[in-house]
Amino acid sequence: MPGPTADLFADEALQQPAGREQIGEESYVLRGYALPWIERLLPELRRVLAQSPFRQMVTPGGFTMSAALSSCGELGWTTDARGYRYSPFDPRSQQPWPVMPDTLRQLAVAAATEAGFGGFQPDACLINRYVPGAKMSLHQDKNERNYSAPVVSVSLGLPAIFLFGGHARSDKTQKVSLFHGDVVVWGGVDRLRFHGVMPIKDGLHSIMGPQRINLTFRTAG
Ligand code: MD3
Ligand code: FE
Repeated sequence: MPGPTADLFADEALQQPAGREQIGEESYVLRGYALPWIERLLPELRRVLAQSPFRQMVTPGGFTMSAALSSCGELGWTTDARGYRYSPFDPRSQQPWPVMPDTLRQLAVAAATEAGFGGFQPDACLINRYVPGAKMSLHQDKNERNYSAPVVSVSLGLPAIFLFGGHARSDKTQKVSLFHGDVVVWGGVDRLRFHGVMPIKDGLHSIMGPQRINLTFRTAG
């Protein structure tokens, strides 16, 4: 790659180790990190969703969330009129959540390690499904018992604009575009920062179709 293009890429390479963009003091985007895992990951995801399908939940304030949710692992996240919480049971079936499949867990642990968080032991994987127009308003993730563990997120399908705020709701947000196969790791001082997702734009992803699916791995218990 001759000429000024090559220099541009060289400069970028000096600022960031290969494919690792720092977006916060202890937060990193690993571009395309999940791509080599996708073929093994999708059949596992399908099995999980056959057992615990996506459903739209209602917040304690009475609003139906535009993103549909499911979970796998020892704990899953639910919300209803009584509040937000983690539970070992899927409220829809009243059975335990599906087991967290090996490939999903291994991907999350490998990404956490890549971002400097060795020894990650996720016990919950939340699965969010966004159709075009769906969004997630600015919020903090405060239902986990263990804030010292990072959160690992895997983006699949349609692109999203992720909003990354500060420790107060009114703090300025930065926008981070997330694409199919991108993995983000948030930890340490960034763990309680406000964040959200802008409404997903219309589109059709070649593998995932007209949707974005986001997996977030946490240590909740
Ligand atoms: C940043 N999900 O499920 S990635 C959520 O894309 C959630 O579906 C979004 O926010 C999504 O709670 C954003 C996940 C994420 C999770 C926890 C975080 C980002 C975070 C905690 C601190 C900072
Ligand atoms: Fe969140």
